[in-house]
Amino acid sequence: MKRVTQFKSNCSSFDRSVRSIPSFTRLVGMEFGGPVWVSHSSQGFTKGTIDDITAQSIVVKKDEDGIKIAAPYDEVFPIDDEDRSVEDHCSLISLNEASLLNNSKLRFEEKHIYTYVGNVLISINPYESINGLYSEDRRMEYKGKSLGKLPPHIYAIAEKARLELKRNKESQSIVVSGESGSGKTESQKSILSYLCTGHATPLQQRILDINPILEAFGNAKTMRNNNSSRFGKFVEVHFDGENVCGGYISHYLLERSRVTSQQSGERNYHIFYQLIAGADDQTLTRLKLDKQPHTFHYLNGCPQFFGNAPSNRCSGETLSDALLSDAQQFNGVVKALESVGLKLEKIGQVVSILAGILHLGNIKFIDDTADMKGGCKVDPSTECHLSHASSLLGVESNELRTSLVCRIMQPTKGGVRGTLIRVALKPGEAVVGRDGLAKAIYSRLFDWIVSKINNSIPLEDNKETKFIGVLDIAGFEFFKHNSFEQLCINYCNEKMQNFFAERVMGEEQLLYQRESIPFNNVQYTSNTDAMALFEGKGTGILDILDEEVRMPRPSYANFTSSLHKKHEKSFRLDKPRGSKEYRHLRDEDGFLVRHFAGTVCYETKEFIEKNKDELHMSLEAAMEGSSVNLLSGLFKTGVDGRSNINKLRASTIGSKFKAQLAVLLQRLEKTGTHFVRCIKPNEHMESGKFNGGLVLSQLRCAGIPSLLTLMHSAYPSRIAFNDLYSLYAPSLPTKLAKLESRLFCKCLFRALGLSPQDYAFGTSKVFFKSGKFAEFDTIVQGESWNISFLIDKTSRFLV
Ligand code: AOV
Ligand code: MG
Repeated sequence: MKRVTQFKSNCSSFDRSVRSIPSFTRLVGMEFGGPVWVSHSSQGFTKGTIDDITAQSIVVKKDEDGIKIAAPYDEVFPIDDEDRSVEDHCSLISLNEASLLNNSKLRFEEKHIYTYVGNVLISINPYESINGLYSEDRRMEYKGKSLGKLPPHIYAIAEKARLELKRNKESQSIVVSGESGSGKTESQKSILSYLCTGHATPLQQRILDINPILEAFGNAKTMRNNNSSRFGKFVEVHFDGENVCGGYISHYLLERSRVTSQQSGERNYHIFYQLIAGADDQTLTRLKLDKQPHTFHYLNGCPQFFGNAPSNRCSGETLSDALLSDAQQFNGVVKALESVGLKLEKIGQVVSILAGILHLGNIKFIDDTADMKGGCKVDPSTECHLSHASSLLGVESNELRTSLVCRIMQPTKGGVRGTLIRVALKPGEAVVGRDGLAKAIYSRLFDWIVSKINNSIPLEDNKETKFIGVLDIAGFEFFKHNSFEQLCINYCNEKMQNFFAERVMGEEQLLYQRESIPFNNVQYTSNTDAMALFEGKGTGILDILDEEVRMPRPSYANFTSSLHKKHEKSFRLDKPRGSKEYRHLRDEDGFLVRHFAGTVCYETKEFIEKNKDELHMSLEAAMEGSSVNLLSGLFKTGVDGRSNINKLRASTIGSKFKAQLAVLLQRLEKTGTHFVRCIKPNEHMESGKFNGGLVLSQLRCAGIPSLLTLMHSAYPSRIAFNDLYSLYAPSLPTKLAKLESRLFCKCLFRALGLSPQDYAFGTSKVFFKSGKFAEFDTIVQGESWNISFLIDKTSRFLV
């Protein structure tokens, strides 16, 4: 048969391709008529046979329909051992996207949701509970075992962190990432429960108790996940030796827009529905709530609420969810709040504020015909809501009214502040102010709750104590329309990707050191230029945006134009027309960013307002004067111990987020890091469904193929001497099989005359250069008839 070796030289052209796994050798072994994987739009890859090979492409006849397609070289891969799954993708015979995907699928079908790529754990959401997977017995099994001894598991990663904390006396972190609904939060919960159960002390129990609170206030039902976290968190468990002695939660960027509006089919934060479904009648009467969430504008998802009859989608059908028992959960949340030390009276204030927000949202504004300046007034039909909101928020109803319908301004002339003037607002402007107030109250309440949780856990953060921190951030996202929220999320992901690449390489090189393998430093694709695009001093997106916000009359178009000007020749940033889909946008309406995980077009229309985080002065003052002391506290400035928060608050959302991330990264850099990459098997939250195309695109976004590319220049395939022995000894002459496993391997390699550049012997494993394990395997399998002869010839090695 004609082998494909002569095409080796054509392959160098796709070495530059980011996602391909450049390897001359991977084509070796593919034969005309031989089975291959070829790229497929919905399945990721499908099986076929090689029909022809041209200088540009490989013609493959697909098994599924017999149709022949010409595929580029980097989209065709040899099939080896397609029915045998492996626990570590690195031990696949051929390392490429197709075998990676096939192995993921096999594992998923066997209900093995966890697989490694080296030390990185990949977890595929099963959308069903798997018998015994998180049982107490299972937990015990992993105690004290180093990674790789037992089947891949989230517990193995948690245990690895624990063992390394103990061994290296160094704090550890576990970074969990993945798309919305891929299982990050569940992974975080499993890790925390692994670290905190057993002979759980009251403190450990308290750490576990905080999750229901965070989920009630920070999670919501979205189209992608019924329990989607709308904020990022880094949860630290502090250890004094082996014992848990404290903890700390840092949180990032709660999605504020959800408080006042949601997309069709989505909900506001769980806590609102839990309150309405679960509070007793007496409380509901006090809060002026009835059991009908759809009567509240902020809960029914109607885009506008100016007295129009509610449309169908406002009928409340998405408001309760069969999977979520709001009523039951409310009691759990109240108990958890008590357990973090909130007195019933404070909890009463929390629910007053929540109900106040709901009534606030129902206040409508109409034109005030008596006002010559085109101002507005509260619609008389919603006076009751103004009055309920005022009393629940502890503000005089007339004060709330005036601060909603007009704005106090202090004009400056020539640097001198003038007298305060009152500017009447149009109905639409009053709605913006009202929603701004609701968002400000809710997000500050959330901050306060997290700070109360933190106060309830001792913070033993000194030199002696070490921690294991688990990071659960929102995954890379892009929609048809992307705004400031996506920019922040994707910036954060870009930063974590940067950290991931540096760290994983570092870890890899450490392993070679441990195994005493000589190894030259490896080059790998870096996204440092993307970091500069976001964070560059004066030139980065965030700074340019802040600069515009500080202008007397900021405009999004100005911002976008100066961004384009500053980055005219950048590879990372482009005008919207750089992408076919966004040709309709003008240059000043948006920009494209070429992220590591794909190109996203950001529309900048609302960037200025979203970055500003500003309330009308009068609303701010009204809240500061609230008789509900919890609420006034949220708006007071200069109170002891809060100065830091206030300093951050004074800045923009973007710069605050950047500062928070810098602190987080500093913290992560000082730790030993472990990575969990979560994958979502399908878009419908269904168990047992594996959508190959979707999984492949996530594996790519998670940088897994580039991790394999990275591994390519290293020794990505590795196999323990014992495993190699049991794989091949049975088919080899007994003379060889008698040997101890390390010697067996050495002799076999010498006998086969393998080039020493292609492999390295460590202390427990043999390491192969990319593709070399596959070659080795082919030779052993294909030429075993010859091996006896070779062994005889080289029998002096056997002595
Ligand atoms: P996410 O945290 O990654 O999304 P979750 O951890 O909330 O995703 O997982 C979504 C849902 O998938 C959960 O509510 C479970 O029903 C199911 N699930 C996840 N992991 C497992 C598992 N190991 N076993 C069984 N079911 C699981 V987001 O927060 O939306 O980005 O913002
Ligand atoms: Mg989550």
